Parts: sequence; C-alpha cells; structure tokens
Amino acid sequence: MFCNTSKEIGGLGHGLKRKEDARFIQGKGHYVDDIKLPGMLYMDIVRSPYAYAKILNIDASKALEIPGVLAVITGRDLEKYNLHWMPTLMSDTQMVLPTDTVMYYAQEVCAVIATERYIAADGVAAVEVEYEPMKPIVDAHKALDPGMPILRPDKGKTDNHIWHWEAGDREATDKLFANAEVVVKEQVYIPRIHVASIETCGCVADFDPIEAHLTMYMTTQAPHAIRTVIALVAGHVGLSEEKVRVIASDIGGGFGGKVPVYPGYVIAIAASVLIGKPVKWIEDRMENLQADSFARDYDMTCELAATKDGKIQGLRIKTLADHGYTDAAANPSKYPAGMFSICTGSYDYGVAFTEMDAVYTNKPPGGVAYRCSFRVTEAVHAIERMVDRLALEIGKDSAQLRMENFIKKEQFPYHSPLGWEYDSGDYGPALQKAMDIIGYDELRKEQAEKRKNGELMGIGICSFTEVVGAGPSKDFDILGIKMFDSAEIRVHPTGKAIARFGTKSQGQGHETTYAQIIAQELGIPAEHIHIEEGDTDTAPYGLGTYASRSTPTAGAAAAVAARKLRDKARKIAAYLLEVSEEDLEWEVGKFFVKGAPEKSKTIQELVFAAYTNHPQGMEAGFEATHYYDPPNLTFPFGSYICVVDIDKETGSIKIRRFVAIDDCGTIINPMIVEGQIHGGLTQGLAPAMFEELIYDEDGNMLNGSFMDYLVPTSVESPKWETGHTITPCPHHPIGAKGVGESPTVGAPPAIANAIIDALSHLGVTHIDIPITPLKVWNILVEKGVIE
Ligand code: PCD
Repeated sequence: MFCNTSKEIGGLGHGLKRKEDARFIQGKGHYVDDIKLPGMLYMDIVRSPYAYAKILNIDASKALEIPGVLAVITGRDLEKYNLHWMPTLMSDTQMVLPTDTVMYYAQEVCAVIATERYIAADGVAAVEVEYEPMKPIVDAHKALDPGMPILRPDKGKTDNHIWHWEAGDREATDKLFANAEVVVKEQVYIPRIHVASIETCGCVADFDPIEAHLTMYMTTQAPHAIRTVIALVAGHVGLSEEKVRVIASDIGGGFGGKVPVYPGYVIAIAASVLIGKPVKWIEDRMENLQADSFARDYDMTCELAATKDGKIQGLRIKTLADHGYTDAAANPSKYPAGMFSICTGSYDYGVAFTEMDAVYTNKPPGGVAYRCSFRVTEAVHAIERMVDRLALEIGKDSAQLRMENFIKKEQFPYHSPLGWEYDSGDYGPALQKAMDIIGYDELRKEQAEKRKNGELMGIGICSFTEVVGAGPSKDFDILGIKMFDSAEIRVHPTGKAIARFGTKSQGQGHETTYAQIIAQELGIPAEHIHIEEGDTDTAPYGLGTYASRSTPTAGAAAAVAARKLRDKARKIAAYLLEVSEEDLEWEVGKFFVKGAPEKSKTIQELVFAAYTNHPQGMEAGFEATHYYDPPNLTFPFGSYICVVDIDKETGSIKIRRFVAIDDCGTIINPMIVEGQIHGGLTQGLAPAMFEELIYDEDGNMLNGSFMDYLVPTSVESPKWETGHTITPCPHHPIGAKGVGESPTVGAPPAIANAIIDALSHLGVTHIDIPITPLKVWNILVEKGVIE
C-alpha cells in the first residue's frame, strides 16, 4: 500500500482513527432532531390508508379544536401558492400534497402544525378524511394492460408507460443469439427494498419574515443542490437563492435515501413561511419505510450467449422497471436507468443489447440508488447470476469460466460494448487471491464429497466491476447542474488549515480522509486540518455525496487545490532561499535546494511567510479552491466468494465463510475502507436473504415496520474476511477510486450464487432474492428432498 509520510503527518495509507468518532461515540453528534429553536413548532403528517383513492373531503375541525394545534395544511392550501406539485430529480412531477387523488398507501394527505410533537400527532388522529377508494395498479406487469386506469393523465399520458431506454446494438446481438452454440436464459427479479438508516429523514425549516431568509436544517446528502431546487421551486414566493441557507450537520446514514426532496421538507418550508416560525418535521420509522423513495424493483429477462467451451460472446437483457406513481429516480438526467449499462460486467465480449421500460403503478416513487451507483447493483446481479448459470449449463467450474473470460490487464482502458471506458483493472489476481484465502479447490472437493451424502453445500462467486464517481460534466448532471465537486483550502498563518467541500459525509469519515489527502500533498499534519461540509453559506458549491463520488470528485479537488498551494509555496521558498523555482525539490512537508538539502523551508515557514514576508507583488494569504471535473468515472472492482451450508431438513441457510477482495486503487485510509466494506457487505446480505417490501393486491404495504421488515444485524452477519489488491486509477490525481458501494453491489450475487450452487444438482438454476429459508424449504419439498 502506498504510504510515504510519517504517522505524525498522516498522509495516504495511514489507518488514522476517525476524527469524527470522538463526538459520535460520546453521543455528541449534532443531528437535526437535536435542533431546538425558540418558538419552534412541530409538524406531523396525515397519510393515506389507500393506495389509490379520490379525496372527497378533509375535515380538520376536530383537530383544530385540540389546544396547541395551530394549523392543518392541505393540498388546496398549497395550490394557492402553486406549491402543491414539485419536480422530481428525473424531470417528472410529484405531489407535495394532493388536491384530489392519492396515489399510494402512506402518501402524505395533509399536515398538522402544533406547539408540541405529540399534540401534532393527536391532531393527525383527529383529522377526518373521506376517501373514495379505487382499484390500484400494484403489479407492474399489468400496468400496460388495456382497461387499466391511466395514473398520470396530468402528464398527458394515455397509458402508464414512462419511458423506453436502450443501449447497445440490437441487430448484432439478435444475430449472435440466433446462431450461438449455447444460450442461457433466466428471469431475474430484484424486488423493492428500502434504505434503513439509523436516522430517518427530517428537517427544521426556519423562515425569518423580517429578513425574508430561510435556514433549512435537514438530512440531505446534497445540500447545495437542495438550495438550488428550493430557489427554483419557491423563488416565486420570495425564496431567492441568496436568502436560502441549507445546513446538513451530522447525518445518521444516507445510503441514497437522503438524496431526494421529499414532500415533508417542502410542507415544512411552506408552514414556516406561512406562520413565520421555525417548523420541525422528523419522520418516524414507519413513515420512512412506507413512503420515502424505494430502491430496485427491476424485473430482468437475462440471456447470455457463449460457445460450448465457455467463451462468452454476448448479453441481452430486457427489463421492466416499476417506478411507482412518479419517476423520482435519483439518476443523472441523461441516464434514466442509471448506469445499468455496466451490466456487461468484468468480461471481454463484443456484443450486448439492453432495453428497459419503466411504468407507473400505485406505489411510492423512486428509485434511489441504495448503496449503488445508480442501478449498478441490478446490473451486477444480472451478469454475475448469468455467468454462474452458464457455468452450470456447460459444466465448467464457475471460477475457471470467469478467469477465462475476464478483460485482461493490458486491455485497459477497455471499451465496453455498451459504451463505457473502464479506466483500469486486473481481475484475475483479485479472484485468485480470494480463491487462495478461502481454499477454493479444497472446498470444491468437500462439496463433491458432501453431495454423495445428500448434504447441501454451495460456493458462490461474484467478480464485479463497479462504475462510480459521477461524473464528467459533458455527460453527467442532476437537473441540469453539472456533477463536478469542489474543495476550498485555507491555511492559517501558523500552518493549521480549514478545508471545505461540496460533498456531505453521512458517516463515511470525510473529516479524516480529506485531511489525509491534504496532509499528503502539503505535509501539514492531518490532525491540524479541520474539515467542514454541509453548510451552503460557507462551503463551495458541489453536488454532494452519493454514488461513491466523494473520493473521485471532491477528493481529487482536494489534491488539486493543495497542489495549487504547493506551487505558491514553491514561489515563496524560491524567494526566501534566493534560488530559482527550478532549483527546488519537494519532499513531503518542505522544499529544499537541489544538492544542498540543508537549505530548506518547511511548509509551516512558507505559509507563515505568505502572511508576513511574501515577495512584492504576490497576493497575500494561503488559500486555494478547485472545482474538479473528472475526466472519466472510476471503475473499482472485486471478487467475492461465499460458502453456504443448507440444512436439508429445514431449509435454513448458514453462511460459513465470506471472503471479499476489493480493489479501489490507491487507498487513503485502510481502516476506513475496511469499515466501509464491512458495512457494505452487511447491506448486501440484507437484500440477498432478508429484505423485500411486500404489497398486497390492494397496494397495502404488508411489512412497513421493523416488526416485519428484516434488517440484518451482527447476529445474522457472518464474519467478513476482507483483503485487497491495488490497481491505481490512471486519471485521478492520487490514483484513488470510490469504494463505498462496491460491497453492497458485490455481495448479493455471491450469496445467491452460493445458495443456488448448493441446490443446482437438484435442477435448480435460479432463485430470486431474498432467498429465505421458506423459499429453500419449498424447493426441497418440490424436489422431494423433504418428504
Ligand atoms: N476511501 C478511502 N480510499 C479510497 C476510497 C475511499 O479511504 N480509495 C474512503 C473515503 O475517503 C470515504 C469512504 O472511504 O471516507 C467512502 O468513500 P467513497 O467511496 O468515495 O464514497 P463517498 O462518496 O464518500 O460516500 C458515498 C457512499 C455511498 S454512495 C453510500 S450509499 C454509503 C457509503 O458511502 N453510505 C454510507 N458508505 C456509507 N457509510 C456510512 N457510514 N454511512 C453511509 O450513509 Mo449512495 O449513492 O448514497 O446510495
């Protein structure tokens, strides 16, 4: 691992303890719900018990009789200010509050404002809403059937189709499949799941009527973008962008779920503007699960074509995407299906075609990229399942099949058939390392032995390629705003610094790792570099933290801004040492004269001189800002191997071992990266074996609380065994790639492949996730293993 600074400086490669943890582990974090302002009011929301219904009447009279209830805000109230609809991130529109129809179970219907949180809740219980329920569309496959209600006539729609998207060469792919020696095909469904952060969403909207200024404290992964959206949506009621300040202080987990703008935020702002007092809204757990943006919900028909001896030749995937009643996917504008076209995976073949249709249903809008760089999870699941499916079909070992088809190291930068330029990779060694650690060959022997006795043991591999770090401004924007990111570094006269960023950590550890990047570039100890994010009044503009983009974009900006400062330091050193700039050499923390190392100036001396003794004509101070527009995305990768034992009497599944080898290029902080991988693997185990949002035919969510929605804890998690290879990113200033999402993308197919492998000799070729003991038990009964 690259590491050439002392522990005191703490540059790249040091496993520094996280600076932010001092406050987190002592309960001293500053979360939205900790904010208490004078005169603050509380909001609670009335939600629909129906998935699709006309609102005939809202009677708030009983609620308004409760002492402490001040107002009940309805869609009709917001309509007067043209605030009842808002744009989604995908250029669709979404109701803030409905005026006449509710579109999904748990949708916001109206909001109660009161002097206390519990009085607001009493108010919610007292509001009487009269509905006329209608038959909802729950099954995405039926959304386009004739006779179905048209859910979005307001959009001029005559059916429930949202968009069609495709990538690749349809004709060449069809031709290849028509003539291929082997074609394998599976229907792969990835159900709806939901982010389950420790902290739910919430805000305090604080409108000052005298200054006409709004301070919005909120749980957002993208504070600047939110400020701009507020100004664009509510500019006409006086919220002009210089008068809007968004502050995201500590956040208890984001995972993509805190990227969208939810109606609750907008209602709280409207209430604060109307009443002239601060209004707090904090979602409860059930509201979070039932109404905020969902993730996944792709039904994919996957086909892989190959030769008899296992040369992969082509991929074809057709997907039906259920977007709920509005397309609120948090994707870059140009990519309605996110980066799904990474689905060709880690393998070298020339032809692929993928197409997708998105439809409206009576479910909550979405979908968010839940720990997944815009639909990469779905893409990786598809290809990694299909490679195993092919191995089974042709009777080849699944590791060997992967090894034979990997894109080779010397083929990078590699142009994928669906249009990506993979920056760097070295896939074989990563898989080999995982195989060595887990003892792959012995495990296969053990499996063969066990099968003779009817014992069920499976080995599953996933060799994924991720695509993170959105993104180059020529292709990537959110609502028109280009996806660059920024860093601003100010070094004070005594050589201590503050640096501010356009991103926003939700637990990732930016306060530590950004400081390490600057420490590496300038030689100022990381300990003396204070990092700040999340306040739009002070931080430079940036697009925020999601899609594992902070390291690829803002991390790069930090390095470039620091290099600008180093250039300035060189000029000052030349002046102080009375030599030309070319005669100077840099060694972390100081400039010295070539051939005369005793003549040197430390960075601290040079910074001090920038305020006290700089050359005539040079601008004083020691500050730099950089807005970094990445030349490409970064393509981290990894190979995971999972071993499972299945009880043949009960179907219960035990993960015996799980080895994860990740490659994210240069590692900034190995301890943080390992922590990211542990957390991410657990979040990959979740959809593989536990999580799924279930709806009945009336559109009611059947498992909308933690009583029924299973989130794995350390009890359910195996011991994660992690390791790495390092293939630097060729275009990133420090060679780093993102890592935050890789484990969540790579784990589900490894686990699914292992379970399916354990049952494959019974004729099982695919099982949809989550693979529960009940699903396995049913299969064992069907196959006659359990009588
Ligand atoms: N790193 C290092 N090195 C490298 C890379 C990285 O060290 N090479 C580190 C950094 O610095 C940081 C981390 O690690 O600290 C991460 O990173 P990234 O990959 O860049 O990422 P970001 O941007 O920062 O973040 C984001 C991510 C995401 S996306 C998600 S989901 C998740 C993850 O992150 N989330 C979270 N992780 C986490 N963690 C925590 N704690 N929390 C949270 O919330 Mo999305 O799109 O939103 O769905």
